[in-house]
Amino acid sequence: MILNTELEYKGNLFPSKIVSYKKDVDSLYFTTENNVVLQLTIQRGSVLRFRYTTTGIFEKDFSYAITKYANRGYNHLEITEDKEYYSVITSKLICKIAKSDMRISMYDALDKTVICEDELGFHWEESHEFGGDIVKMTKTSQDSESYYGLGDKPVHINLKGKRYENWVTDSYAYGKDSDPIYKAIPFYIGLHHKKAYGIFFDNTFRSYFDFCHERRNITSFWAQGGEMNYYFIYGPQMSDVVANYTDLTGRPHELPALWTLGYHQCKWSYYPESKVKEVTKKFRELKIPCDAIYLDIDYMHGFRCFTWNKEYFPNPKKMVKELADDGFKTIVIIDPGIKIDMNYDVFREGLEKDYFCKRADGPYMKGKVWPGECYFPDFTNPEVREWWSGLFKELVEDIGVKGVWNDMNEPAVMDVPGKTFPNDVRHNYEGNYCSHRKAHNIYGMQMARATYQGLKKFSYPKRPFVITRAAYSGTQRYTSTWTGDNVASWEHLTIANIQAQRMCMSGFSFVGSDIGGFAEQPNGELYARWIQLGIFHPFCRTHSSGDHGDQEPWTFDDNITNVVRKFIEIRYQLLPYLYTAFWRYANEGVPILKSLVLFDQSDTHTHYRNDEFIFGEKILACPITEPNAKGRRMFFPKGKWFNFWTDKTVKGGQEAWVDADLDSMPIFIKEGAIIPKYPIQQYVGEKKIDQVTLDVYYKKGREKSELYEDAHDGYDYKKGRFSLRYFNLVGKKDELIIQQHKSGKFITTYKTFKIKLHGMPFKISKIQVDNEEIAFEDIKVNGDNTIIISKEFTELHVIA
Ligand code: MIG
Repeated sequence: MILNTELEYKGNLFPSKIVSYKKDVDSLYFTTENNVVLQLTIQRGSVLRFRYTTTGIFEKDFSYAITKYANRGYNHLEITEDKEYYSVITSKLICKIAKSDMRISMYDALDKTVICEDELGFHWEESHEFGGDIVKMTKTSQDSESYYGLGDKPVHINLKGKRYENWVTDSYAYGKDSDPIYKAIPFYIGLHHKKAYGIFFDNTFRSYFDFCHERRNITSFWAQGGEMNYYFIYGPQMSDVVANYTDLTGRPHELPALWTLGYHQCKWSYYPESKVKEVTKKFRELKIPCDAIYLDIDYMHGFRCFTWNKEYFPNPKKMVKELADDGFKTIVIIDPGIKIDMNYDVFREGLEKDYFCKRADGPYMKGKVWPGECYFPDFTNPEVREWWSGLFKELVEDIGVKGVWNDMNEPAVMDVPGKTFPNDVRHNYEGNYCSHRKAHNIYGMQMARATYQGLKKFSYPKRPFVITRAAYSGTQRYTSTWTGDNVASWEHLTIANIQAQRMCMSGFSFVGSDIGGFAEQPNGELYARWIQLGIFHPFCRTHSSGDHGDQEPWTFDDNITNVVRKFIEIRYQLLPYLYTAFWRYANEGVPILKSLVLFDQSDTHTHYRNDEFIFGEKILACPITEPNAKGRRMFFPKGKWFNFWTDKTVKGGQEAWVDADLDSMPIFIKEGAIIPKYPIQQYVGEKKIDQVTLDVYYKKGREKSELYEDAHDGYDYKKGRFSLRYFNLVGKKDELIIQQHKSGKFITTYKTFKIKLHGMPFKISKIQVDNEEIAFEDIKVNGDNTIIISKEFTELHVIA
């Protein structure tokens, strides 16, 4: 054994003292004696970017995560200097940079309290094997600090006390605490002293986060290559941190078509055509609403992407059309692996055009997936993405497929260590040529992006729909996602709940789990409980591996079928409410699901709550995650909550028992809320909406609600053809006032609202609409506090 490798091991290296400082527009550059440069960019008053080089020279600045639409600009910037520190002051933050060692500390600009401080701060180790550095950061954890975020980690909502890894990984039947799994979202939120901030470490190499695991009061993050490059995002409201992170990494480029928020049915696999039809027919027969049906890998010819198995599906166009006539949108799976087969045109073309990934020394990256040995397009090359997007022409334009499901894009490779490409595979990376070490975490994202571009092009003038399994920060701009291969177990129901909440607070709201579990088979009770949770997830799809039996709403017994129908019907009634929440997410980055800590960070009781969450702005839901339950205890955040089923109210700030037999689930409505509902439809667009119900929950005091609508597909809404209604509720002892303010040019089909008043503390004796007293018979007060009035009202007074 050769002990002396003549390799100089330098261990951890640190910036030395700062010797110069310069300002260039909105960036400041601090240089140390040992050639470390910190580039500090003021992105916004509450968002600062920290970027370090150890060589005095920065690499070309490029990120797949940051959107070009990110907001920039600030109204106040002051830079001061004393003996020990430079201070950078914005309207929100004070950032101190120590002259002696470049350590950073951040303070709230208003009350000057510490938000986040470097411990060792930035340091690095030189990487002998790959060149460059292993970049590291350590920060002091503040008193009672909690941590949240990091995408799809199937762990307790509060990340404190553990170490996590970001390396996108195919994780069949992962479990609680499995790490890493399918997504890499290197963004976390710290919360202490009622103030929240976020850190987005925009580095695509394999990275790690340690929240007080290695050392009790230290939080650190590091990556195996690339730059120390992170954004510091200040709240102090956690919801603002998430909104700002989502502003940086982007929001969905367009609203989803409303049907994509309906119920989806999937299985590996529905084939042949007769089986597909049998399933869709059964939905209509049993009157269980459903909008989408999926074709998994068996629809293809030998698993070749963009082909059909003509034995199972002799006439796909005809089938897709017939399904569409019955309200079903057909969605097909597309994987990245392209079968090595000279008689297969996609393969030949990819080869001729040199679009497949190659190993360091030149051979193609060959890997086994479903079709057998495959090559893989380099989706990090813009020309390859353009080609790939073009391949969807026939599927979408000609055959009529409405959505594409990208799977195995971690990328997953069978029968090899690591289950993915080896490190030496080369990538284009938008002209910043690199190895798989750097491109791995964004490979799936770029595949989904290319797929999205294809769907967008060929679905036009309708909106595109894509689902992806792998993701990096920013993937939410292009696609929806699901949580991968979970298991039909009660524990996984809890995991699905946490993962969906965590994804939402990580900027990616269009998320759902395989309802019922992918591996193994649920019993009826578990399936029903999972549907109950699933109807509150932005993406709502049953999926299963199929080899353990059926998993359709009618697979179990009639009782279960009825429960499932009842809850899917609630989903369809709530579509305008969910669509409004989606609009807020797409416009302002407000997560569609809010963990209780995100809803009320000032109450420390919320800091460790996993189960309860807010759906949209006003609905509190809490799944039953145990068998044989007749109800459960749950925590109510501050405020007053109406039981959705009984209208009984509960005072928040405490735990309470809630009855919820199998046909029920704990659902509560915030007092003062106005919840819009559509009639039950078997699929979106089945009926012309001729009236919208507004469920109004009395509150003594004020509350605001919104209703956003548009054509539910297409792009006219971007030109102002939307209908946005703001409702202002004011409740007094003897009067309830609802004011309506409308904007947008879209004219909804319905003419009237059916207003249902809940929890009225007085008997109604008089009603005024826009200052005119209305006789009861004119507006139909139906004895049950239901009023039908014109949708154009501006002020409604309900008087005792
Ligand atoms: O190796 O396409 O997560 O949803 O049904 C399995 C077959 C490949 C994994 C996906 C799953 C899908 C399955 N796929």
